[in-house]
Amino acid sequence: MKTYEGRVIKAVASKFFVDVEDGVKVCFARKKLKQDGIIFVGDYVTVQKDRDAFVIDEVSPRKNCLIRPYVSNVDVCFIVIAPEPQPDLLLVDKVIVNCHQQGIKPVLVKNKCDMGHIDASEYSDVLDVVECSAASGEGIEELANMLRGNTVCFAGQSAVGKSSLINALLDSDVLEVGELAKKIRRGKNTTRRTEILSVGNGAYVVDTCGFSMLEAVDIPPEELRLYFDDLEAFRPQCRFNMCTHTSEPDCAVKAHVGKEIGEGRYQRYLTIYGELVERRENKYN
Ligand SMILES: Nc1nc2c(ncn2[C@@H]2O[C@H](COP(=O)(O)OP(=O)(O)O)[C@@H](O)[C@H]2O)c(=O)[nH]1
Ligand SMILES: [Mg+2]
Ligand SMILES: [Zn+2]
Repeated sequence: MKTYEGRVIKAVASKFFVDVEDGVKVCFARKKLKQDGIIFVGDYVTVQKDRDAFVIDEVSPRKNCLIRPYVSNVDVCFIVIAPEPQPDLLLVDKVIVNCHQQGIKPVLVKNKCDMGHIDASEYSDVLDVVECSAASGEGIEELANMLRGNTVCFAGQSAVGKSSLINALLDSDVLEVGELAKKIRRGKNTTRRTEILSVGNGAYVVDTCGFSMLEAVDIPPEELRLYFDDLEAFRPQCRFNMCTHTSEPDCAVKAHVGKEIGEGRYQRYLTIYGELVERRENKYN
């Protein structure tokens, strides 16, 4: 019996497409795995060839897992913004928090630079920022270099150019772009398959990042500060060691807002903090 190590790249019904050393094999899951219920796209698995059938025998422990769609072992998240539609920076900040929670490296991707420049100086101490254009090709090589050996998901509002960027990276048109495509798809009553696309150099991309990355984080409000690196840098200077930078006296973070800390970043921190407080109150009332 031959054994392979591979990665699940696509799931359709009860079939799993596993990328192994000599190509992609269509596999079924062993009964014992089916009982646990779960093999996710992105999982690293052991496959056995059993006569003519390929069977997934074991799933390696996951580094992380996104939901809706379920995709595991994501390394990097490209958070895409563009001059048009107008950036939703609250969404950006929520995704950054979710990334930190899941052990995913966030990268801010300013797409459509052919249309104009977005000021993202607030983020210079928070994460890597790349300027690019799926249309002109500018910055695509830099993105490709960041992909190397990584599994990358794309987060961002509709129409910022996520599918266009993936197509540019793949140098093809595998993904549907724009409004028309969306309408056609809606009409088809879709059975959504989940898939990660191999872009070479051991890199994979996921078209969407999943619902879990866009939703408000589920953490106690007091812990939110830990996920805002730019604020956290000043916390040792706050009077209280556990300062949440909201209403405490002698808060060094507040003293630096508008200077090293962007006014907008701080306001969005307060907004997310408020949402987390509200969520907790709803939970226990
Ligand atoms: N000018 C310009 N338009 C772009 C660029 N990238 C994408 N678009 C356009 O923006 C629209 C939405 O792109 P799409 O990839 O479908 O966005 P998604 O919803 O985030 O996947 C389409 O009309 C694209 O042609 C870019 O770099 N520059
Ligand atoms: Mg798209
Ligand atoms: Zn403080």
